[in-house]
Amino acid sequence: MHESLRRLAPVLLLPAPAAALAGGEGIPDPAAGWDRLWDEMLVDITLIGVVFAAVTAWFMWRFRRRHPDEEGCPPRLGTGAAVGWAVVPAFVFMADDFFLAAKGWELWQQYRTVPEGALEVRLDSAMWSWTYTYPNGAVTVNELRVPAGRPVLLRMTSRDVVHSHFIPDFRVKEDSMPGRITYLWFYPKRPGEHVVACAEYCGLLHSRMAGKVIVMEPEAFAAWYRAAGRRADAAARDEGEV
Ligand SMILES: [Cu+2]
Repeated sequence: MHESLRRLAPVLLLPAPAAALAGGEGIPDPAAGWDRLWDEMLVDITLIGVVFAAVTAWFMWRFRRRHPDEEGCPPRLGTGAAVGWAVVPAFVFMADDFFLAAKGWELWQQYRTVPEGALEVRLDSAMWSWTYTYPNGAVTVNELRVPAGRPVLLRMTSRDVVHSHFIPDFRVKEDSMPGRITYLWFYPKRPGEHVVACAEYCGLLHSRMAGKVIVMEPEAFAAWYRAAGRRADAAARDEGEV
């Protein structure tokens, strides 16, 4: 399907291409869904805006004053026409609202449903750092390393105040709070680097609370993961001996 048609597909109610709905192995990709819904909303409000502006402009021209001393004489509408002019535009707005709300609800379910086999990483936020702890005990600070092609689940809490772990490229953001455990998941598909920011004002150096997600080739990640796990074991042993 041509790119412009693909972007309009949701508006035209064409079935979305499978690749846009799901990632590899049928895993949904909320980031793609987020972009699609955003595009759809922009197109919808633009179309509605243009249609309503055109009707308004036509009325202004059609019922313009023709002489400087002309007095207004509004046309009398029948009951049916009066009700129609109120109900039809309201129906158009509400139908689109409900449609977008239903799409949003569907997308929200994807955001809240973690796919099987996700790499689970614990995240502790604090003023002003992100600490990631992997299942094998490896720990990183302000740097989340993940393999490409596998969903990642972050279970998070905070050591002090409320922070919000925001990865704009993956369209995910979740508050981390003391005394509570929250989560988010995302689906990195290709190797690369992505910015992490704190999206909740958390004190003087809030703006410096930045980190990054490093998406690695699966083999490179596996090697790093084993080495980091060994370092964590060694550090734990050293601590035990002290
Ligand atoms: Cu913060």
